[in-house]
Amino acid sequence: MSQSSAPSELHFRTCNLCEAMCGLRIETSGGRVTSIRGDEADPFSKGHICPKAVALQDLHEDPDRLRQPVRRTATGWQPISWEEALDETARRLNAIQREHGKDSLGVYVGNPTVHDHGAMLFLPLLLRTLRTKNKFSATSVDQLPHHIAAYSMFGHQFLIPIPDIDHTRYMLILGANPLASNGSLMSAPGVRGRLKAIQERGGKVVVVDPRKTETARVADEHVFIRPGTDALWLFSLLHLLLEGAGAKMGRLAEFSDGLATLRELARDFTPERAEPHTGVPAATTRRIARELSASESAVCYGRVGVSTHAFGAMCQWLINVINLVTGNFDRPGGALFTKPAFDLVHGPKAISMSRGSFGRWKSRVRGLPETSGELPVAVLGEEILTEGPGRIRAMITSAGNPVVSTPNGQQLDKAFASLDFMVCIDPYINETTRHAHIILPPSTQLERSHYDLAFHVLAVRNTAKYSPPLFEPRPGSKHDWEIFLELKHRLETLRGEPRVRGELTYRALKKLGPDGILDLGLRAGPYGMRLRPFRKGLNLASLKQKPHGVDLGPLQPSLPGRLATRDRRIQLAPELMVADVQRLRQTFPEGTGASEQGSMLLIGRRHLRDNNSWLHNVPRLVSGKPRCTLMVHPEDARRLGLQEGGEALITSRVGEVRAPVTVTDEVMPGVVSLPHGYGHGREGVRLRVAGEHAGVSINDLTDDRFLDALSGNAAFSGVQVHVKPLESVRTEGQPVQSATA
Ligand SMILES: Nc1nc2c(c(=O)[nH]1)N[C@H]1C(S)=C(S)[C@@H](COP(=O)(O)OP(=O)(O)OC[C@H]3O[C@@H](n4cnc5c(=O)[nH]c(N)nc54)[C@H](O)[C@@H]3O)O[C@H]1N2
Ligand SMILES: Nc1nc2c(c(=O)[nH]1)N[C@H]1C(S)=C(S)[C@@H](COP(=O)(O)OP(=O)(O)OC[C@H]3O[C@@H](n4cnc5c(=O)[nH]c(N)nc54)[C@H](O)[C@@H]3O)O[C@H]1N2
Ligand code: SF4
Ligand SMILES: [Mo]
Repeated sequence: MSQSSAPSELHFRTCNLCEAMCGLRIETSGGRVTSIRGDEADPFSKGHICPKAVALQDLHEDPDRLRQPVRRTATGWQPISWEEALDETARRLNAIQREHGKDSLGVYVGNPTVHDHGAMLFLPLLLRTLRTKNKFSATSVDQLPHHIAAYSMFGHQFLIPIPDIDHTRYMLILGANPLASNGSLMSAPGVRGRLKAIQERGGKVVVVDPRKTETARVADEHVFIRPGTDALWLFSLLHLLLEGAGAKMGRLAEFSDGLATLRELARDFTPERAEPHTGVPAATTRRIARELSASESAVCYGRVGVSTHAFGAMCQWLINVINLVTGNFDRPGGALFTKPAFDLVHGPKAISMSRGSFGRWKSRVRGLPETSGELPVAVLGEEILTEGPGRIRAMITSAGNPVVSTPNGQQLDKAFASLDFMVCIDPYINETTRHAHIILPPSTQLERSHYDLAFHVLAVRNTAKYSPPLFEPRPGSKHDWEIFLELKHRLETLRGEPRVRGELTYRALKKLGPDGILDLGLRAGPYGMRLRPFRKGLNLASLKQKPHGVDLGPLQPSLPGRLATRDRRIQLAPELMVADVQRLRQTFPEGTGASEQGSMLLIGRRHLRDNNSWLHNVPRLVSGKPRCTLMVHPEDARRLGLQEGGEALITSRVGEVRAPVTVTDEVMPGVVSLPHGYGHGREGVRLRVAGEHAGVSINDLTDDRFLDALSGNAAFSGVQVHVKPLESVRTEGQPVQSATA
């Protein structure tokens, strides 16, 4: 509680740390936060929050957070003014691009960008000015397969079907642990209660995961599956669903093409053929198929564990297909599209997302295809380190920590250290930004207005909410969008681009700001000016009148109208997916089973109190037992000589790390699990609290060569590793290297 005598003020806003969009009730006094609680009156989250919400205060107050731009010098970091920092950045970037070509500049954009409407709306403007083909983002270590499936089946990368968790009677979950993550591509605050409600209405929840997760524990059934084999299992499920009476697509059949191709493809994928690879008994698969098709409504949902996967795009395609052929698509209790107030799909062109693209250009070294304007981040290291024309010599990173979050992080670490110039837009000096020549720190979450442009599109209910800034930004500080706009303007001026027009655009955009664009988008949206529930329709002013947000109703059928394919039809068997099936057959040959020749399969995990790599400097979130441990099954522990609490040396093709061991039958035999986002012990990282809970980075083990060959997305599910007890390594007299040294 507040010590000050200043009167306390009450604020309502949305937490933007994860995708759940929880409503917060924040008290402040004398310019300081005194309490953060769940907002019971928020129609979407109804009071739910998780332990991370309080981090919004801690991030704001964190003494390690940069409050002004810094420059790296021989004697350390030196604070500089915004003018100097922006001028120098623009000058260096311009000079490098002029000398070595536009593509000599690389850009990496991280996850918090999609949690900030200012950044989301202004980043594309800067990218257009930069004109580099070397654009990367956290998308290709995350949900790229979902976008490719959506683009190829429904005609738009953002037409991502959302599981109707609140009305379904059968939920089949693969590779997601929403009890830890709070849901992803399924914004659903209070997932535990929503799953329980399925059970209370007589329904069933089934989790397919190589680990018996928190979600699996509350489900009715948990099925172990060998990491990386889900596409094969989904095909066997599809085989069964198309057998006999076959598909029951109902009205969906009227605007879907490709069922015959699907039938042909699925013909030989029997559950018996899949079993030796997946480890899922054929009888279990048969029963699940029967339950799925018999249920009044059902939905299959798959997330990170089957997206960051060697067959990620195929998994997401098959999940959509399964929902379609069982008639559970575009219908309550199945998978549906949202009808967002700010429509990124069907809104006015200037403020919507592009429908997507594939293969318009290729990466220089390995020739991997572009998707929706970006290249897979797994190639970033080699694009910097491999000599030759078109090599990346300068980088911009914004709201990302790719050294820790992308595969073969050690290589990228080395690559960043070799750049001619690097600028990072980030509040912290961390594993990535320590390589910057200049760091530009944005305002904090509480100093900005907020509207979830992305997550209202991906939520289990149609809602809209605007949060005004809680605090005035410190004088002279800048928002992310302002930093983008300033850099864009300076680069254009340096290039001598049309002076008058450039100046006018700059001034207009600065005046409009993200909230001005938000207002335009809301007015143009499906609840805009003309329509209910507001007499005058929804716009920024009317939304501001509703500090807890507005409920716009449950997900509703919207097809074929909402499709974005040119013929307004669903493509059940897109060519690029069909072409990839041969790779599946080759990877998992008929009549054989798993063989890793002594290696273990590594998977990741999330903990409720982590958030990728960047909340470990919050003391309240890192207290308690160390979480960066290697989970090993008791049988494997015995065989490998590992003991609870002992240290293990884990090696892969690209690196090695050591971590304390947790022996548990939560993971399936042959599988080990390490969380991601750790590894803060690197020299030069200025995160005092995180440094005391440094852990090691799983991405020093994951492999930049282990990808979904179709999408280019990194594969983190089932990385082959060798595990040994550290003691035995010592007695063998080998030198032991710590990955954090
Ligand atoms: N092995 C393995 N690796 C993974 C995953 C996995 O499951 N396993 N998950 C992947 C997934 S799903 C994701 S999304 C990625 C995340 O990958 P990244 O986005 O690269 O990493 P984050 O850890 O989210 O880092 C966020 C950065 O943004 C900064 N930041 C926070 N707020 C702001 C802000 O408002 N403005 C600016 N400019 N900066 C800000 C933080 O200080 C931090 O440096 O990691 C991926 N990596
Ligand atoms: N607390 C917390 N919340 C977060 C985040 C965080 O870091 N911490 N990150 C946020 C982000 S950026 C994202 S994208 C979302 C992700 O949200 P989720 O997709 O729910 O992510 P995870 O909790 O990592 O769940 C992935 C599951 O996949 C399983 N898995 C691994 N390999 C395989 C496989 O081959 N097959 C199958 N079937 N399963 C597999 C893992 O065991 C794990 O249980 O979470 C968001 N929310
Ligand atoms: S679940 Fe996500 S949105 Fe809700 S309080 Fe936690 S971090 Fe914030
Ligand atoms: Mo993510």
